[in-house]
Amino acid sequence: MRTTRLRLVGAVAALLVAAGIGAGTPAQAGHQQSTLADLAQRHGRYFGSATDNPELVDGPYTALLGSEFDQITPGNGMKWYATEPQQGVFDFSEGDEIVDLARANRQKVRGHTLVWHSQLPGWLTGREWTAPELRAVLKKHIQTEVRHYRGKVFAWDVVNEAFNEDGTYRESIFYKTLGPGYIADALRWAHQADPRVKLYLNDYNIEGVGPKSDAYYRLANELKAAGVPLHGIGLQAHLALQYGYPATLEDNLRRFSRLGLDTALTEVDIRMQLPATEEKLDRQAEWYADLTEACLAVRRCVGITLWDYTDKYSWIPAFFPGEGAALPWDEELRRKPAYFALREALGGR
Ligand code: 9MR
Repeated sequence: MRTTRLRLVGAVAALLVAAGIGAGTPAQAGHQQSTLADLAQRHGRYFGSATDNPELVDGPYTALLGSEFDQITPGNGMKWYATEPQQGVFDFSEGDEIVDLARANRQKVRGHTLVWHSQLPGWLTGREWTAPELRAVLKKHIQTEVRHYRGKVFAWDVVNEAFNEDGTYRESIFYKTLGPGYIADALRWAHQADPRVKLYLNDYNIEGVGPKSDAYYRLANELKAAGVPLHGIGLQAHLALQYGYPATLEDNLRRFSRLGLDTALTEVDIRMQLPATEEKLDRQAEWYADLTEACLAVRRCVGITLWDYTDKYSWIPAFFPGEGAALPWDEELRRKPAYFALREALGGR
């Protein structure tokens, strides 16, 4: 059913492209089509994209970023290496640039990310820390950054990627030095610094029910029971056609909702082995529609963020050689079948 429907949408889109209509330009003269954000808002959701500072000099790119989406996430600019490049010396220029852009385009910002094992500054990873030393460093980093962005971001990925695939804790510098309690501490410190911002734990490969998402479910349960300020779980949703669609996504979103938590799809992309074929692009389009429908079906799934919106700026080719074509717009900013599938899943025509 879906396949047929999407094939049709894809075929119509292809015809429009062939006729020079509908693709390649953000808005058609004389015909203002509703954006993905407009469509998502009708469901009380946001529809966003990550972006990164070096991309902001690209005019056609920023035009679409500013018009099609109502939420943005800095891909790198708020990470520890960028924001505290020397101990106690803070630099919020990159994150501020993203926040200013969002304000100009009336978009909300997800803060990403306060505590992560990756992209840490050398001063932090290059030496040994005692537990009291690292606690103080962590608290200061979190509170300085959260205070800086108070009222400017609506949510924070407080701890990113805390678990291994089998549901055991990742042996990050924080876990090894401070034990699992660093997560509750990070949430409490962030909450002190901005009592209104929504605090998330965020990870990949937790879209379906499985050992890793179970670990989050258990931890979230414990944190809620202990009165720790946790408001949401971010499911990154870096999917790959060759690994299959996470069929239990909706059930998984629902079980976190029942714990009283928001959920969000925070870093969506759907990669494939290149070359991209029509068949793969159609399957990708179905997956984009399916994950959107899953989010819309669960009341507390608050929004969807693409991990950038165009293949031009996707992280995939650099990290997975031979793979790519993961986003709804291609490298020339032309809309792909996935874009039309998203529109349809959001109730647009
Ligand atoms: O998009 C980010 C890319 O520009 C960086 O090079 C990369 C470094 O690991 O991080 C990317 O974003 C990651 C995000 O912060 C956390 N989840 C996985 C994302 C893709 O690696």
